[in-house]
Amino acid sequence: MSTRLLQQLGEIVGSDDLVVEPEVMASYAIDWTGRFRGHPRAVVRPGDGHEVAAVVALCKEAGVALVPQGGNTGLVGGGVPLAGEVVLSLRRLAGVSDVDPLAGQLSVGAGTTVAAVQAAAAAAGWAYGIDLGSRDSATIGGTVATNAGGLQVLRHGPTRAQLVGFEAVLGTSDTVSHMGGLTKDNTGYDLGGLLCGSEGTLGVLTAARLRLVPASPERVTAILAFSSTAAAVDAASLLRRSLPELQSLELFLHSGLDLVCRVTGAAGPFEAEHWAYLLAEAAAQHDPTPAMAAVLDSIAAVEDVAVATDTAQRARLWRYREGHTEAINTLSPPHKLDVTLPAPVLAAFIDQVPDIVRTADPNAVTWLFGHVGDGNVHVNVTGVHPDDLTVDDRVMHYVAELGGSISSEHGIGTAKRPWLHLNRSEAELTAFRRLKSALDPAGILNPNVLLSPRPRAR
Ligand code: 2HG
Ligand code: ZN
Repeated sequence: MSTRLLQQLGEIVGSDDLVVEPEVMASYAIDWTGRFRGHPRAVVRPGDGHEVAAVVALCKEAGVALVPQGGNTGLVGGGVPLAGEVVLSLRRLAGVSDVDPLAGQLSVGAGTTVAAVQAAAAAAGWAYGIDLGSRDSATIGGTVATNAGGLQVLRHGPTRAQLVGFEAVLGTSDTVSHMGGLTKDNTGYDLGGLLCGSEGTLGVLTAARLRLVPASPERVTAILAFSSTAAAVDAASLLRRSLPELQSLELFLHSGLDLVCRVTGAAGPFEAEHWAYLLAEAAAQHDPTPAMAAVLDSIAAVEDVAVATDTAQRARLWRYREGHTEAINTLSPPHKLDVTLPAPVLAAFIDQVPDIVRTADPNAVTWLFGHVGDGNVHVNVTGVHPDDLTVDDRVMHYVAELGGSISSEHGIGTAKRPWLHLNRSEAELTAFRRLKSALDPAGILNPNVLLSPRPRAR
């Protein structure tokens, strides 16, 4: 990149927010798992939407590729500069404004964390419908770009369902703003809905208007133990249809629980060992414990139960589930295969995928957990070289053969690019490419993500 271009970027964002020193750029260059490592030419940190537009315009003229980045909590290599791109960090665009307690809405800058949105929503007497383990670091820009899901999708839907307005700089460098927040607004294409999940390939989100949901302060959390995956999956279905207060429904297996306990030093929830566990949380404005207890009584297959209603005990139960990601990362940079299966084949998939993985690579170890209420399984594989795609290829084909999605809530990023065609027809991919060239004609926005020309794995 020319010195002149660097100088111009510095003039736009201020010299303090143009970073070129390798040691300062390091945290922007590697993903959280340590699997994806890049070498950015520079990191630019604009302070508002005008600066974002000026950076995009300059890079478009110069043909310099940009990787938009929020909290850098992505798990598919979609937010790190793997091909020497310039990182466009949106973290300075943080802040909540225009809180409307009447409508139950607020506006946020793209760099605002999910936790900050949750706190602002609570202060207004509402709640934000998205919650995820990375809440303290993940930003709204990143969660919109990936249409992030998380722990409450079965109740409130994914991020796209929360988005009632947006502001973005397209790859053309035009700013589009539609922040009115009207719930009913059928005035043409849903550009916000399109940008949501586009992984920074069509535009850079600078702000969002979010709908809020009613607060449900009364909560009960339970971990249920089962002797088989099928029994846990059946119970999950019963909980979904019998307990309208259900807010989260998570699954993990004994191997994962054991790892979390070993890494954190915590004792497990039960004395005996079981095969599979469900974490179910009900939340309402009135105590949901009696309703939860009635449903649990009707599930004959439950072998053991731990129930918590106070905040500290509930947090203790959640740590068994939320601790999986960090515990697995202590082993080796994992391959993260975030997939959704149709309900009828979900249990069989969970039981069979470790054998599929082992057949592909005898050294690979499989860890399984996820949002069973949405059919979403996080297949984590350790003991495999970051660049060896043999296991990924087998699992992706297996998922597609079963009619599943190769990416549920983490996105395609760079990690899943070789298999996008398994889920999307040639006609859909052609439409995707046309949208890309219309909104990002110079191809500078995250060019190595989602729709890359990279050859297929097989
Ligand atoms: C979760 O559900 C996140 O905890 C991370 O989506 C999943 O670590 C993972 O694979
Ligand atoms: Zn998840």
